[in-house]
Amino acid sequence: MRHLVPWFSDSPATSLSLPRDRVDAENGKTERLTAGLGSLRPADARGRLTVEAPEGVHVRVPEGELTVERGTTVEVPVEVTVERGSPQRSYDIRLGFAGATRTLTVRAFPPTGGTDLARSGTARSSGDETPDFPASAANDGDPDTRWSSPVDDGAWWQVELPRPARLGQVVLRWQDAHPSAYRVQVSPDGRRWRTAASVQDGRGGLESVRMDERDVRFVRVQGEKRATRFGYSLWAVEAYAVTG
Ligand SMILES: [Ca+2]
Repeated sequence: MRHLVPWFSDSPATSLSLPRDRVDAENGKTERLTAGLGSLRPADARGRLTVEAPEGVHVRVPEGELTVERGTTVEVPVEVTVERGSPQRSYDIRLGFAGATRTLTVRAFPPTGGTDLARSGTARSSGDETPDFPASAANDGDPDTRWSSPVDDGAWWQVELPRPARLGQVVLRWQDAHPSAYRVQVSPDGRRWRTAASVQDGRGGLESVRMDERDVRFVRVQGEKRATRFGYSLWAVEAYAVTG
């Protein structure tokens, strides 16, 4: 007779979930996430939320033993800070709870600030849906005006900055019509483009895209895939320089 094992022995006893596997963090600033701890077996799960973080990265989680009642999920805060002065690269953080593990990748970027550079730039687009929604409506400082593209996955919006900048952050305020995938591209001259950031899980609304790109005169939001049956529409695009 073969050795019998309980039915649950090959399934995990606990679950550990994160809202996303990657997070962008400005050096010195704390990013806050919520982790979900679950008990998958007909018993309470108990344990500490453990953290393995590389040098230069601080992670704060609740201390002490946590109890998750059977069949339930408990949400706990996770605070991640990449120290000022730590190299700007990706860091893997390993979280564990009672046998379940997850890896959170944190990408560190330099601090940004100052005035919105796009505001004083000149906007263009691959095309406007109608003259009522011109490219300039996305950098006019008016929250009630917007640029809107024709129905085209590859539509783009761009701004020529008044002078070259070391670009650290682009903030996008999407109307309902937004992409699920897009790239932020930069160029010193409007001809030679490079991809500064690629977003493959665009959710619309307010999106902040981090980068560290030198000698940027042109910034382009290049659509790849529409999330709706409409084109793309932006209330505002803001661009901020690296400050530290
Ligand atoms: Ca506007």
